[in-house]
Amino acid sequence: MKSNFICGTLEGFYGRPWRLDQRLQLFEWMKEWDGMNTYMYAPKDDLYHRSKWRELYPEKELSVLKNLIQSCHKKELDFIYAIAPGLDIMYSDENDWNFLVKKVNQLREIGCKQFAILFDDIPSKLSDNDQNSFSSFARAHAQITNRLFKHLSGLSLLFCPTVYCGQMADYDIKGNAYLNELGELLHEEIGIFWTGPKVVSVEIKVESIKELQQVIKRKPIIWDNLHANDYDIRQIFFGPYSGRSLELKNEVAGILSNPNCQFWANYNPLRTLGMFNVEIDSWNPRQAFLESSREWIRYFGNEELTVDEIQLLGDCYYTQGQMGEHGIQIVKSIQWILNHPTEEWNDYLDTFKSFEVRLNSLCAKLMATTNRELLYDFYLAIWELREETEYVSKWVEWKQSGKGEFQSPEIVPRRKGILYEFQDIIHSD
Ligand code: GDL
Repeated sequence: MKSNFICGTLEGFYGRPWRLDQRLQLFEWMKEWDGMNTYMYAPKDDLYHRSKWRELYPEKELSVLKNLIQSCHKKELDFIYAIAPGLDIMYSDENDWNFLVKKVNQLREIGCKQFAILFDDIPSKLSDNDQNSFSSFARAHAQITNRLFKHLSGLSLLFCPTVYCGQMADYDIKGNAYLNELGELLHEEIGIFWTGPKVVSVEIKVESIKELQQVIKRKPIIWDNLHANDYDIRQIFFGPYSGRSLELKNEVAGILSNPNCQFWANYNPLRTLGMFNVEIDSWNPRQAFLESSREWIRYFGNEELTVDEIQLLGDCYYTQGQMGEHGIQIVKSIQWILNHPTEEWNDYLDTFKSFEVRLNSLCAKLMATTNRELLYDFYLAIWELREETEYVSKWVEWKQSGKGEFQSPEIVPRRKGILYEFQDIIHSD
């Protein structure tokens, strides 16, 4: 029996969309794992999803989408196509309504049975024309969404509001006029997305969701940005699904994870979401991470890699603002070394040295992996980590030698340019 609880992957980030072969790999995984049942197609930079939402897919792109939908269904997963017309739609314009209908019909013709309409990250003011037709932004959203729901006659529709987290409601959900109106006006069967207290929510508390339910008059669907990294190219997240209790599942209608742009980084984040969904008794993210990492190693394309090395990698890039056990130890040891005389380094030096050895071994093995796509996905992260580690290592050597002035290795002088200038100015105080 298929569960009603929506759980799966949402390709909803900014940047290069995944390729067909990557999405097919994702479907393989999701079919194999417990707890995952849905894929939502919403890549911000698919032209026809957002910027050119009015245009129909050209033949070539359409046949790729058709293949995608069929492959998804073959794995018994639900496929949701999302359209994001909010950048420039005129809500009161019949022509725009007709464009929307034609686009949705095109997707129906290639087998899509579930839809979403997204109004995130758009100008939150109605045009002059629309202001004559609608007394509020919420009314415009509710009207067009309800109309689309009716047009879809029986197919499911999800909706992403413009205010989609606590922060955007100034942490006053009850007092937010837009959300209250939507709760009243939006057809009760239309699901509403919510990202938690923030756009990227490290924690989502059950109480905050209960409060939201009162306002939107239904259980929200979590659009989960915990492992999203499109807002900072130096970040990548290999850590487990965390910061949410099992009780949360009773209060939401589903959870869709919008993860790293780098496809191959998403094994642990998605695998552990599936584990979270099927877990009944107690949720231990660390345990899930260790278990998932043991499976992940299969995809690295180098048999010499060890589970320890993979877990070390994961620990360095865990989740937003958090490191795993090893990452925490290493940062602590570097902090100690930099702030204490050499005689007091003791175990901290050993921790650092052993990290350096393991990191170098990990990097060498990754460079030799046959899964080149995985390597390229991780390149920036491992390269920078290795460079910074080398920098500390040179400093340690210099300090221990007790000689003259520190000659910094090349890496730091090389990092120049407009962003570094900006950062210097902005963060100088
Ligand atoms: C967002 C965007 C999402 C993006 C994420 C992380 C939603 C509803 N929209 O605000 O496309 O990937 O932040 O940067 O989350």
